[in-house]
Amino acid sequence: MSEFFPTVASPIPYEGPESDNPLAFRWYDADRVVAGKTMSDHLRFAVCYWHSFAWNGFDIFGAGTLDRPWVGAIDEMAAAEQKMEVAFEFFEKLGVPYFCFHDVDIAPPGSDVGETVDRFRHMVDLANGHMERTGVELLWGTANLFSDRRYQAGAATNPDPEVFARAAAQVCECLEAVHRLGGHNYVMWGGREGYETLLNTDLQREQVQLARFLSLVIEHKHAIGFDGMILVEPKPFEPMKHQYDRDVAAVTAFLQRFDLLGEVHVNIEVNHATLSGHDFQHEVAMAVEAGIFGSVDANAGDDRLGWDVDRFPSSVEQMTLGMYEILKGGGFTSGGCNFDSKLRRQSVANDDLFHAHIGGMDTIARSLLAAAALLEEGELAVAVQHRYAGWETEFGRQILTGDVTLNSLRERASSVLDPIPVSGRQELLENLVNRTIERVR
Ligand code: XUL
Ligand code: CO
Repeated sequence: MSEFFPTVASPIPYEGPESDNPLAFRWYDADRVVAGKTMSDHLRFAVCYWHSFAWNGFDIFGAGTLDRPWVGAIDEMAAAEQKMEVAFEFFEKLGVPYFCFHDVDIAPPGSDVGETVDRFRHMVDLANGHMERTGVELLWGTANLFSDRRYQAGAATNPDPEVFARAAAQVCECLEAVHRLGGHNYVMWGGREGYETLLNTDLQREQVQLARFLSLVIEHKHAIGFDGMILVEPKPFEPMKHQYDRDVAAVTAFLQRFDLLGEVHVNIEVNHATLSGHDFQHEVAMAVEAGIFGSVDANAGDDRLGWDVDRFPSSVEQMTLGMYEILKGGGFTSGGCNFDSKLRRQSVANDDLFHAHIGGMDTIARSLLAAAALLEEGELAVAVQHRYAGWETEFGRQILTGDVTLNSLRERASSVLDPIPVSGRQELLENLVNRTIERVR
């Protein structure tokens, strides 16, 4: 097949911060060692199939704008094969080590379960060939349990157990495919696992169903010997009004309640974090603290738009703060940074997909440098340590080890001087972060 991106040389080179070549990396230098690992090993970048290749720019107001000739083509399987060739041409030219897909992104569903499975297995075979040829690996795969109308009321949380079984069949097939392709993780985004109104919903029953579904997936993962992580992706709403996995704290409580901690981790998406009213940094820190951090869907919201716009990340400050928590927690293991990000509808030029990913990768690579410097220089850690120094004294320890009563604390409080308020130093620390971002090279 002729090239789909003929104007882009392969692969995108690293030229450094002084370069003004728009088709070069200024910060992402794959083999550069930072804090003991190459940038490529730290960041584990992945391109997502759905926004980049399965979406042609359609929105609820109008039809597609992007040149994706395989979308809506009559010969669906020929179109799927062409789409896959183009996708791998893109991965190779960008020089990205991983990709991610939903089952339906790579293979169009057939007219019954049997045909759907045949189509999917055929496309998985082709993906396997492309992966061997190019060396591009699968960061994670997932089954789409939200687009088909049968999932209108959820998959695992559906009021009809036959729908639960259809979803189970889909995940079973997809998990095995991910395993066969050497995928590093398996993601479960609970798109429609929530509810619109309590007038027709038994939320206790739905949560039990969701936990049961997760347990079945974990059982199957062990049965087939898949050693990647099972990842849940929190999101507060959209498509549902209330989602059971609204944020990392809700997922932690859910996993604890159903005894699934240790088996399930989270895939944190930046735009989902901000939609839930949190910072990306907060969601990462909460996950690290709970021991459930897994992977990141890198993107960004838009301050003026309150929905999941999935912009490519461009804020070095936002990503530095998140990377700082990731590094502090020991970095990615099987996870990575997947660009669950999409072009603007007007970005119709053939090379726009490159500019979008180059910008995202540079933003995160620069953030990695700043986060690594903050960690290595340790000023933030020292500031936090000083702030809690009182808790390291004998008296502080005594409180926590239970050697006190409310009454003994009252006695102490009335016998010692009033504690003097101490500055939280927030502006000073924010300036430190900004200076570090400006300084790193
Ligand atoms: C939807 C979303 C999904 C998941 C995978 O908001 O983020 O694309 O990442 O199903
Ligand atoms: Co996502």
